Amino acid sequence: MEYNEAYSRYVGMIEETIGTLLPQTAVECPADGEIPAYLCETMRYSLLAGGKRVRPVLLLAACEMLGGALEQARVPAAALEMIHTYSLIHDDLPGMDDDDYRRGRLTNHKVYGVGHAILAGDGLLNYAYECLMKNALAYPQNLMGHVRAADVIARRAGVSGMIAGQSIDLLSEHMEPEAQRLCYIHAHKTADLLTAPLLAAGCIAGADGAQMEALSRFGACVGLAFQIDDDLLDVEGDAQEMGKQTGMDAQRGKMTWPALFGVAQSRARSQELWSQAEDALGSFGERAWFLHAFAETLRNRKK
Ligand code: GRG
Repeated sequence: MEYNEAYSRYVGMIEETIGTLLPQTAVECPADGEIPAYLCETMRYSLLAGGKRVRPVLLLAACEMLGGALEQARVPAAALEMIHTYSLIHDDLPGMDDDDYRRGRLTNHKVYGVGHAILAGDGLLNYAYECLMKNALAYPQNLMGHVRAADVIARRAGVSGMIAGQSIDLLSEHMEPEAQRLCYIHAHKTADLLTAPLLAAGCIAGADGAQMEALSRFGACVGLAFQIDDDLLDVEGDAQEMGKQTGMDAQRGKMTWPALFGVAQSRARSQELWSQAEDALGSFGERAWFLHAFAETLRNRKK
């Protein structure tokens, strides 16, 4: 199968699953177990705003590469995109980055107000775990695999993962850039949520220890390279193409790779990490063809 065809197939599965899990509801104060219409609209606004779907594609592709059941991985993939989207909504709030644009449209709080944007993020986060648990119970023959996947996602997205990275990032604004601190921020704020889908896929597909180790190395390299590229795009990228403002990191006094090492060294480090990511897939041989091609696409991304 061609790369584009495989990518479209994964994205199609993700969009369909999201649409099934979170259809627009119509009732303002619905019966128990349903989402009120306005809350649902605020959640869907950001979730369906056209993100690249990097994390759920990683989950589906890794699961398929390992011979796991794609059908079992659809909901975990959609749940990860919900967690990622919540983090973007909260990151854009006035108390954090105070951004006006995301994914090519006004940020959630610009449309619905801060209170409802907080709830949209909270809603997506909680609903993600609700969906993960329900999905685990739907596959009793692989219950342990799904519980382990949910555990990985919770830890990588949680208080020693993405939220930890975001906390240190916030504390580090206007501080003198420092390598160890910056590596911690990148590893947790960004790389953890890019490693989570790979390891979750491994859990669902019953990967062995060596495979989990390889996936973890691939995720860490992709995550760090992805964040350095993100820092570079903020310096050099095109705001129109990216669908959000650029030049904001310097304005906010953010600790970034270019701020510490300069643009040229940052580019070199990113290239080195992308090569290491490719190497990490070596033990999967031909079966990793899609992950290789996907990494190449991410390496060349302009948004
Ligand atoms: C608020 C707990 C909390 C965490 C926020 C996601 C995040 C952590 C901050 C957003 C700012 C940022 C630079 C994060 C690093 C990860 C990153 C590059 C996110 C953007 O991911 P993409 O490029 O976005 O996959 P799309 O919109 O394509 O999904």
